[in-house]
Amino acid sequence: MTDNENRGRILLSLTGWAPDVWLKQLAEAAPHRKTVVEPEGDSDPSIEYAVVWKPKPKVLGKLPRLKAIFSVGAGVDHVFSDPDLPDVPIVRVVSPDLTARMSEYVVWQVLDHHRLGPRYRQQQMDRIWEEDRDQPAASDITVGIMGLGELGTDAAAKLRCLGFKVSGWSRTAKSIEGVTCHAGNTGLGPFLATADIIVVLLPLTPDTREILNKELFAKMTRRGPLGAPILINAGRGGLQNEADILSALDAGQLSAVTLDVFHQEPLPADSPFWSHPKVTITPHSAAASMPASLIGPMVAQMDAHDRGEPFKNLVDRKAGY
Ligand code: NDP
Ligand code: OXD
Repeated sequence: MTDNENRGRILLSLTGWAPDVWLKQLAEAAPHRKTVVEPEGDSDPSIEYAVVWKPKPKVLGKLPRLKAIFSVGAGVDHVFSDPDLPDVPIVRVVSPDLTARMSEYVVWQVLDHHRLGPRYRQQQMDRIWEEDRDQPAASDITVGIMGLGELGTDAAAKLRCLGFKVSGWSRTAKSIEGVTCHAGNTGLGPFLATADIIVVLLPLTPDTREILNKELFAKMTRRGPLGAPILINAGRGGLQNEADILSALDAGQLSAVTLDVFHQEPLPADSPFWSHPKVTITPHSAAASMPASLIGPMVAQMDAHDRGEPFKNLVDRKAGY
């Protein structure tokens, strides 16, 4: 028996993502472990770790020696949707690479709206030369971030460097230098009353499902320098009520939206979002999980756990993220 066969195996279970590059990285980072894409038989005792994105339902529950599930995404709603999820630790991605990518996306989209990107692209298509002389300064704009976790906190810092006023909303109270922090149900109203651009970096949990709905839009300010606020959702599609977003755009409660995530992905060809003039769409690509930066730390955690060390970046099952 080789050393590979002596160590607990890894199950790689990905839906919608090609496994090859992940398998290559796993082979390089974990030459002492074998990685398989399917368990053997109905109950496979050789698998000790699972690396997953939208794992096939009911598979993880049939691994009697599973020690932990590693999500290759920062969000773990895709893991919790398994009806037979075994009661083992779930480790999520916290990575400087992923965080930097998300902050790039947030800064890009905030600046694009702030500097009238959608309008100028339309003007170019229509061959119209029309300057905007009322461009507000970044310091006139409050960017409100829903979700002040790993991603929201970094995005807040980068937006502050550009001169924006930044506020944030989280489940538990926070204190972040230069950021006006609000928390919980009581903090939501004051947060919404002052944010001109709202960036959503929340996890999808039972508490946040469809939180972006008409009641929330009604509480947003419409008196800021941009008029009605702009919404940027890079969290999860399940956070938004899509019919309410369309109604709010048409009623002028929202002036524009950028959506990276949708209830149904890929977004169906007949979705009204595709052709709506106030909607910018990106295909769930705000911050891609890159195997080259994620697999090494995952395998290091597996080895550390086998030496008796605790996991880092554990998901709180009760909170759902
Ligand atoms: P974290 O767990 O680090 O942060 C989550 C934040 O949301 C925390 O501040 C948390 O509050 C807050 N939160 C959770 N529940 C509530 C609630 N009910 N009310 C108010 N605030 C709440 O997650 P990350 O920052 O790492 O990631 C955030 C999400 O971004 C992921 O869950 C994923 O869905 C999404 N994502 C999307 C990507 C894309 O490409 N589109 C890529 C990567 C991530 P508290 O601080 O009090 O715990
Ligand atoms: C993530 C994602 O959660 O890619 O990391 O959506």
